[in-house]
Amino acid sequence: MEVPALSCVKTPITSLIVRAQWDITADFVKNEEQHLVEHLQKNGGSNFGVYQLSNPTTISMYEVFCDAISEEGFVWTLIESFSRRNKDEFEDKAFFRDYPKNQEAFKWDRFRLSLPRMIATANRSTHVRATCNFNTEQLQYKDYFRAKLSEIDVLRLSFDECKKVEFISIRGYNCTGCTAFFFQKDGYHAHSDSYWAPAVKCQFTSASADAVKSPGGEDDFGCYQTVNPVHRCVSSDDSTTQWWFGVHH
Ligand SMILES: [Ca+2]
Repeated sequence: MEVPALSCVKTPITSLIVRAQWDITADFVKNEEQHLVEHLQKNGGSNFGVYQLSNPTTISMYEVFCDAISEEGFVWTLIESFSRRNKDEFEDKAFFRDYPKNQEAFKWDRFRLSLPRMIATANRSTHVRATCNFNTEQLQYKDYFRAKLSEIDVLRLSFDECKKVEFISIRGYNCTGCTAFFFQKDGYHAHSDSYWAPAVKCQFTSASADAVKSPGGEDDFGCYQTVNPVHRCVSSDDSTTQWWFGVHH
């Protein structure tokens, strides 16, 4: 069936909360997220915001944030966003644990899709990325990484090793097409550790120069038991971290 048109416009994100609500029909709702991604792919370049989707099982609405404009050729779905103020709540939540937050009322400072919704999103995604302060500064390539989801499969794997990334930036130190140290296991949110990267012998080691050592080596993009306020994701209590799954087309 045809997907109804969405009224999305290019405006600063601070003023943009786009809500598109569709009639509930079995066929559409069954594949609603797939339809949404296909729609955004067809109309990429003008779509960016919160979409309200219908859950036919519970007859309730839930919200996803989709971004089809920040990176050419990608449609990204936000799977998690939280502020430094709320970091303790997320520090031990590996992505393979079900920890849904505010799916019915999207909030940048505390949000996560349920595990079944993350799995559904991952199944049609090719990439994973993390960003800082997307809600206030949109996409910045300082303090950011992007990798193939097959390399950093956060839903299915514990890891404590070098992972190939397409690009990574930590506090202004950058690396393209190299390996960087990533860690996740039950009880630890996925993150990179810029302090320990040289010991693990990953290619991206330059960020270790200014990394915080104690108590457990600087945690970047999550976990945050050891933080470095120079990193944009944790420079203030209101700073935010985002994780996304994306499809490249
Ligand atoms: Ca650490």
